[in-house]
Amino acid sequence: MTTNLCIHVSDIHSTTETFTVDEMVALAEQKLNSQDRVPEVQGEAFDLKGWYRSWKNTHHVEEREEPTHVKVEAVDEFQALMPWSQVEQALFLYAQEGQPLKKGYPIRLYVPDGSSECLNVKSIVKIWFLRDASLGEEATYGFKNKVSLEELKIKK
Ligand SMILES: Nc1nc2c(c(=O)[nH]1)N[C@H]1C(S)=C(S)[C@@H](COP(=O)(O)O)O[C@H]1N2
Ligand SMILES: [Mo]
Repeated sequence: MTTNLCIHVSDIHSTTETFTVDEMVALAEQKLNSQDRVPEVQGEAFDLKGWYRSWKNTHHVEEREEPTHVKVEAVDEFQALMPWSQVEQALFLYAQEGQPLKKGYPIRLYVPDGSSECLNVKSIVKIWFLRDASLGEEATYGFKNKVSLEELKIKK
């Protein structure tokens, strides 16, 4: 079964916009072979930061400050939050052997310079470009709304 999933992208300086995979790829100025950055993964990809800049340009956003973080969420509600400094080499894989991803559809993130392989989020449907330095310099990941026991204790 194939469902056509869309990807919601938001930035405080632009509107939230919905893209199909093809629309996202069309905005990417530079396509990469994922193997160039992730040797064990073969496929077609585009650079995260480059894509962000192209998207921002389509909205004539004058904001010169780059985001502080990027956050992604998958169909299974797995999320990852990464500081901008950790996504220098990050790419979105969107096709393998010319076909939509069999694993990770619609797009999959790879963070070769990230602190954990767990940041390689599959099946991304939401992306947020954030500006909040208080989110810190540590990447985090896990399932949405999964509150730890420690947090529960604090809230009580
Ligand atoms: N959507 C989604 N992506 C995910 C995960 C997940 O549970 N859901 N797990 C992460 C973790 S913890 C790891 S280690 C890798 C595993 O990638 P693999 O399935 O290619 O081995 O995927 C990451 N991406
Ligand atoms: Mo993991």
